[in-house]
Amino acid sequence: MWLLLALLQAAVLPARPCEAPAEAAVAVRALSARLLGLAMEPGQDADPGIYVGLRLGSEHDLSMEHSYLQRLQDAFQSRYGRSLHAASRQSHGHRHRNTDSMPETGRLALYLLGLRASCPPPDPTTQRFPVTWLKYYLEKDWAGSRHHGHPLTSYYQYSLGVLALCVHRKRVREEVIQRLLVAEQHRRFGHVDGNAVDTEAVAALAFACLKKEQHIRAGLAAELRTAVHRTRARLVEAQSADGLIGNAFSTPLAMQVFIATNTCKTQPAYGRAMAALLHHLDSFTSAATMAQALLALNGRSYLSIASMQCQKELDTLTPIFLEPMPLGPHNMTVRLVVECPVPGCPQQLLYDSLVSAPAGASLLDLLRAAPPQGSKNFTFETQDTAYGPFLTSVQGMAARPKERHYWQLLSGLGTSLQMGVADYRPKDGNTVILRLSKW
Ligand code: B12
Repeated sequence: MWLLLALLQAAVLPARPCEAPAEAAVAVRALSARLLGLAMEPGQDADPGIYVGLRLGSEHDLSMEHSYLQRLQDAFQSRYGRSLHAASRQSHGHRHRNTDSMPETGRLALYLLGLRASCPPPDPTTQRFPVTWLKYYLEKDWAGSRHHGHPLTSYYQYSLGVLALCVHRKRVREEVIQRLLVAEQHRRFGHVDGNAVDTEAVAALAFACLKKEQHIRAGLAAELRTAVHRTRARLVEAQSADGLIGNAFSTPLAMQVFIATNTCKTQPAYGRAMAALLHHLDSFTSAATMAQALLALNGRSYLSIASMQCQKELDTLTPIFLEPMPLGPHNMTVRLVVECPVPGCPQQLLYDSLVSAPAGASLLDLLRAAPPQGSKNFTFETQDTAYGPFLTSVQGMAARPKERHYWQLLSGLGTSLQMGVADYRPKDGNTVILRLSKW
């Protein structure tokens, strides 16, 4: 049935030059259907990145996308649907939390990208205040970067902010752009694990969008062009023998750079990356990473949103709901170590114990099964995100995001894990380290 639909679609619509090869159509469709299934799960907050992934697909469930947009708008318009002035006015002696708290640059940017990708386009007045808020957050991030040497959020979110304003054809102050250019020149995008590919790619997408803008002066346009070329060359250099650029999860973002700069056909690295991505599709288990993968698989980038037009869309996608992975009949034993090397910790080692759980269990299952040590129970907290549950606190020690602390997940060999607690499945005899790190 799927194959038939895919063949039909191939016959009706012109193929996009950068999309996955026709023989992968069934696998790509299955991933879209899984994302749709995850988006329909009750109890999950609507996420703008997931909406963008659904909207840039080749097939849709239009009524579901419509109600998802409604949920997004309910959440975002209640926070960003009024002016900054109204929000920052003192009410009952308290300032509005949006003006005081950490900027939400990345999520708001993805929301605006989502609005621009919706069909029919929403009433332009709904975009006015969120655009003003995004400009305000970007300024806060920019001021933070002058003060701390990095944006308050991250260069990833800062880049998304610049990109979203550019896609909406809103001017971005030159100093804000320069900050990103300097960071690119000085290679400041390094994530704690040394994998900067995700951030480099999103920054390059922002540069690629800006360089096309009419109001950009010639000198700046030349700098933006150079930055795009340099990043693209670095991405090609970062490609490993297996075809991945960075790791499986950064590869789709890297591919977007080739898509956005029309080099997917001329650059052999692109085809190799596509083959590697198709090989690793089973690793994409969280909605946020699936949405990112689907953009590349469909031959689209965040920049494609700027030229999206409402046309007849295929309303043919049906969701797939996956059952939880079955656990093995046998038990496994994993050593769980909790390290706390930053100042302010009561001791360096907060926990060290063997944990027993059914074979195939996730790290999250293991944390739930971890036995008490002495008289103290093992405790932890997570926060739901579109990437899955994010570990925020262990043994009563909460990581402070403002100080750029986070609970890092490592293997016994000290290598950083490439998945979160719900997706990573340790093997019998493994060691997992939870370390309060700075990034
Ligand atoms: C910046 C970043 C971080 C920062 C976030 C802090 C900040 N203020 O920005 C820090 C350093 C804390 C971080 C940590 C981790 N990260 Co990270 N991170 C990213 C990056 C580059 C951007 C995320 C982002 O801003 N998204 C946009 C915003 C708008 O969406 P958001 O939902 O609000 O994002 C927030 C959360 O989702 C959370 N977050 C960040 N990373 C992760 C990872 C997981 C598994 C979860 C559940 C949540 C989470 O922080 C974001 C900012 O507040 C992505 C790259 C990508 N391709 O998406 C990798 C990425 C999401 N991270 C990844 C990983 C593996 C991790 C870690 C598990 C690494 C580790 N071994 O410890 C930890 C999470 C551990 C935990 N405590 O649960 C992988 C996830 C792969 C997967 N299979 O899901 C990615 C895709 C990188 C990659 N290419 O491998 N990360």
